[in-house]
Amino acid sequence: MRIKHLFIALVILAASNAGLRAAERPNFLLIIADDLCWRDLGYEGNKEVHTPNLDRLRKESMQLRGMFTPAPTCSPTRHALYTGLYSMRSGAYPNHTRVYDGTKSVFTHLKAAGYRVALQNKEHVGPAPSFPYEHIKGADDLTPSKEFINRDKAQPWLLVFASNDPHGPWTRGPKDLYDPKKLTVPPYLHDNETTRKLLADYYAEITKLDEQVGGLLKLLEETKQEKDTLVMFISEQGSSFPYGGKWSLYDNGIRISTLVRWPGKVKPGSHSEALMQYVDVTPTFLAAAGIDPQKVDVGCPDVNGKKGFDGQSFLEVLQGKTDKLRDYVFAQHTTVGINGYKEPYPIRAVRDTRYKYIRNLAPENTYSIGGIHKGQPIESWQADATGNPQLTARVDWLFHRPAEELYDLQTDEYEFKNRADDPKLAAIKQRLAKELDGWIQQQGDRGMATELLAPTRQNPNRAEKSEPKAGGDAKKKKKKKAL
Ligand SMILES: [Ca+2]
Repeated sequence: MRIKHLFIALVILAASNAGLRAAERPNFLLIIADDLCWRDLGYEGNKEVHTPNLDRLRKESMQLRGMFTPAPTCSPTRHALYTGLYSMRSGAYPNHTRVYDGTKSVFTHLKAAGYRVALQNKEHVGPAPSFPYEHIKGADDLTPSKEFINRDKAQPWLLVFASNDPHGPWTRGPKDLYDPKKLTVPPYLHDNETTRKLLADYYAEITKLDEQVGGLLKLLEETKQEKDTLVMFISEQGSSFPYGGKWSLYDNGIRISTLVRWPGKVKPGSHSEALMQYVDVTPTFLAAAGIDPQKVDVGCPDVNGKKGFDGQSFLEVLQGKTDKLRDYVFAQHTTVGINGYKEPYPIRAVRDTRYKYIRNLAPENTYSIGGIHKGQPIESWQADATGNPQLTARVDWLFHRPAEELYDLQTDEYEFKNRADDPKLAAIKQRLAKELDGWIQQQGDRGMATELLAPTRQNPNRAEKSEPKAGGDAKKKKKKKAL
């Protein structure tokens, strides 16, 4: 009994430290897709992909239309999301990476505040001491997830549900829903039979993800925790089609479809245009739990010795008090260490509400990796490009880009027209370049030197913290891990 009383006293102490009583602190359910381009959802305007559960969640949520990831591959994306730190500062910038020892994560912070914390399915983060979650294996069986959220009604929880869908190879989901011949091919993809077949397979996996979301929402209903739970859905980062966004800093890659449902706190059916990033999610969760994110030691100093988050809370955006958070969002891409890469091709970018400035640090090199530059559909595009100068140029852009790119997203949402040399936009380019330089300095980013150190930031055993895809055979699992 004494131990029980001591435990209760500690919980009360933790809750009062947090500024909110235990009963007032929300649970968090963070649902993460895998390689899903933000456009490829019913509620985002895609009329052909079936996402009934996500469409319903959108009606019950605030849609955050200005969310961006600071990295377009799985592992650095997740580290930024969980730590509130940008990739260079935390050391987690290539794929299959890890943060510097001592870095803390949302799991560390919420656990210290009395939460129980779990991550289901795809991990892809390290080292383990920085991410002290219970790991629930697999994404298709929600029995252990139900046990976790139902374990102790008096203790708030964080569950990160990290799906493997729709990460390639696209083997899962109801393929009979999609007839390749009848699909509308988005303007940034080349329309041919191979693209259509793959698009149908990809859409089927998006529907598989949607079924998982439906199951999770039903769990909250069944356990009567809907009202006490902040649900956040994110599309993770772009798809693995050429120009689907992954491995690039175009909006298909870094812009994120984001929903937040929090009954009684967030207005259903609302939206915000505020610019924000994955690094802002952890500070927001802490603020929602009554913890001041500005007083948190993140365990990893920046070049100026600052130990606070790179991110900031957008709780007031969720509450409808403001529609503004940041003036700029930033992103980096590291090629070294990606499966099948040939030459370093580091990329940096900054974006405001209208314009994006991209720097390719080694434009003299050829950008070539396994994912978008080999196999299908790119080989079918290359075959079709013979005698087609427009398609030839489009394919070549995947491999060779100039040192600078500048896009006006308002008139050119697919980033087809590089205006870096347009004198009318010279002042805008200069302003964005200055902001990018500031971010690079704050992050201790040394460009090519940092790119070449990428192998020192990768997990020696890459498979260690990643999850094999459910339902795939051995060959497919091997292919998936390689991506
Ligand atoms: Ca991914």
